[in-house]
Amino acid sequence: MNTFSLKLIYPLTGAALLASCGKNKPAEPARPLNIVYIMTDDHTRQMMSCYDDRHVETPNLDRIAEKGVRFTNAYVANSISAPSRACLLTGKHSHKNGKIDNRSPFDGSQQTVQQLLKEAGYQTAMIGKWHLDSQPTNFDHWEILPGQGSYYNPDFITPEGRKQYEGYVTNIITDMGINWLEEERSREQPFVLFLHHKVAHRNWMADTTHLPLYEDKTFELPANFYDNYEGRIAAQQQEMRIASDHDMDLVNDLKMIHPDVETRLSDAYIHGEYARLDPEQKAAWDAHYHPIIDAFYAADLTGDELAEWKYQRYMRDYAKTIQSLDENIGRLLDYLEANDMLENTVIFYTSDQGFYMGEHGWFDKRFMYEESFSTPLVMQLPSSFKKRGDVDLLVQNIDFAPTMLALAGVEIPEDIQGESLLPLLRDKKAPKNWRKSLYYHYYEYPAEHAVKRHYGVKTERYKLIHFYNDIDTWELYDLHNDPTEMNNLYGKEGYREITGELRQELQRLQQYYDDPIREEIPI
Ligand code: SGN
Ligand code: CA
Repeated sequence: MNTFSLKLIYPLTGAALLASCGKNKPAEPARPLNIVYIMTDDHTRQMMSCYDDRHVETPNLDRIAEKGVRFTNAYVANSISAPSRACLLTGKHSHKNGKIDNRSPFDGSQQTVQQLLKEAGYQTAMIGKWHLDSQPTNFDHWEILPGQGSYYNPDFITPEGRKQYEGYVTNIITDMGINWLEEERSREQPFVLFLHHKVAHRNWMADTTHLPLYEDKTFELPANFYDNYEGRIAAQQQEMRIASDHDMDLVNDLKMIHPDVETRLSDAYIHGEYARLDPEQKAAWDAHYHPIIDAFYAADLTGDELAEWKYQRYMRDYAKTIQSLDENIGRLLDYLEANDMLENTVIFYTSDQGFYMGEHGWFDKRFMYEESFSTPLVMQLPSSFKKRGDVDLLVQNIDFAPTMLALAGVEIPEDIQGESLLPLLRDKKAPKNWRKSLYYHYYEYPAEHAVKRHYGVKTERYKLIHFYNDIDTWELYDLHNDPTEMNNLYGKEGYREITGELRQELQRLQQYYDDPIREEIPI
């Protein structure tokens, strides 16, 4: 299809401004808005300087927020990769799109945002981490990493088959995105480009050029790094502690490879990601790590000293991968700017979920606690959008699909469960009657990291969580008084009324979203 479908109602072109751009290339013709949706893996707000300036500088990611909006209350519906991606593509909670955990199949024949956009005349492209097992559907162009993908010399799957690329994954995904924009897309149609990075997924391998960074920095230890999980039974039973050598592996996760040391995951590292390095990359890698490895084994650390050493190494490795991400985001933004595309393109930047950077002593995600339930969300907007700065309303990743449809002027099907964010972007004033609570449901148990199944409700101030399956426990938090969720108030004196209200709200949401696993509370 090379003409726009009549379904498009051209709500927000902003394209007239383009005519005056006096660059070498002709300005883009008037058309509906393009969408560039950038999503990283496991990138959390604590590691993005427009949200938190303690740990890293991310000037290019921050540029997106500066030229648009920063959402301060953006959350996911199910804090794990593949389910989160399915929520994005369908605008529905996990129980409706069927992708409840990383293992269940994703039915690509169901209604998706790329299908609806394609039917409306958009060109659709998907590049990077896909993770939905089934083959991408309704993309005009796709190049995806198999499964989690690799940091170095990664393989990609395309409709033409599998191919290996030389180099570092973040550079390659960015090159592919820019190449598609420059060489392959048709200039006759609007487009949606999904650019999904692999960083900053475990085991946090930096680009060799960034290995020296952050080595002199001592990262601030979270105040609850030594949490003892009192009053929180599911938190006591997880397996994602930095201090635990079972959970955070010295070789695979922290690269402390040694001929005499065998760990749970050392083989996975030695024959996996480490084996993928080519001789030049391996030489740079070893030159960097050997002195650190020698010093580490010579020091023979134990107890808290070892835990804090692991925390510092984890933070450094993660931060280095974010440096590469930020530089590559800068490269993409520069391309869009140099090609006069910013006035008719909306840019999303988000992650598939948040992550723990030592809070509660953890890495990984999954829990409905703030660090992993929340996700960064910033959007760069053409000047025709009036909203700038912070949006503090409660938004969720099921809102992304309807937002894209609204941006394209495509009718939002009734069965989509998310809300379009467009009213939050179009005007300076926030809309009245926006949702006051969010629903969450996590299913992947039993599984790695041993986070129990749970569902819950969050309001601006409170959070109520029910852990179920082989456990039956409730947690209640007052986020105003206890933002780091250390004090479970469930069942404590003085909280009966608010607990009752939240249980009713939880039940209302489960009925509204039609979740078959739900509370039946007599009202
Ligand atoms: C892998 C990781 C886990 C991680 C899951 C899910 N282990 O299994 O630590 O929780 O992915 O991550 S690893 O040793 O193989 O790295 S997700 O973001 O894809 O959902
Ligand atoms: Ca993830």
